[in-house]
Amino acid sequence: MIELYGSPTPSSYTIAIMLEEVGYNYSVFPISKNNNDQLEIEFLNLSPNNIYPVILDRDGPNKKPMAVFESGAILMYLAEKSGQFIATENPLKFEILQWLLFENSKIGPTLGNTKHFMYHAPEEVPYAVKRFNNETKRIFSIIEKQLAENPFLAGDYSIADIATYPWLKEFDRYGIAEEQIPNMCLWMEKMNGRAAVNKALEAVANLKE
Ligand SMILES: N[C@@H](CCC(=O)N[C@@H](CS)C(=O)NCC(=O)O)C(=O)O
Repeated sequence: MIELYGSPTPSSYTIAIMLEEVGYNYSVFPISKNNNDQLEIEFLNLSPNNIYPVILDRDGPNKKPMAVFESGAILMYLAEKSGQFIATENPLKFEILQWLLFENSKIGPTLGNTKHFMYHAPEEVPYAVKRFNNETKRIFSIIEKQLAENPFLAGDYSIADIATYPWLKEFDRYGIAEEQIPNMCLWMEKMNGRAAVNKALEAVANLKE
């Protein structure tokens, strides 16, 4: 049994999608930022940076429980444990990992900041809005180009797509129109059609933020 601690945010969706795809039994536990749950000592023991998602695998290596934080590390852990959605051989393995790390190091942090400065910041900061919006547009154009040349981000459907989809499916929140991203829309249709994706979105959507 795997425990997933999260909230209805893109990185938590990502992990629920992977858990559904590999067919593991899992339970979802809400972490509410409004209640400062992420600062509870039990949670900090699992996630020292007090961020979610985090998983606790009750049946980890050597039959001992193992907690993993950082969505990219969690995806790699689950891919290795299940032997799915990652390649074992190079160059494909590192093609997948580079797009996964591009999501973790660039897409998530940039789009998170764009949303923050556009919708949640307590004061208007035009420079930050402009800077993060420009970077967001650039990210969308990079992914659009990759998907114009490939059906998925790297090889077949993989942890790179699973990590990236929950962020990009909110494209309209960033002022991006469908006409600007035709290939990304075809890719999203494929993702939207997967049973695991829909089940995961449902499992996480009802958690309180
Ligand atoms: N790099 C992290 C980012 C996760 C992240 O930003 N989590 C946010 C919610 S989407 C969070 O835990 N925020 C809690 C806080 O800032 O206190 C990952 O991919 O797991």
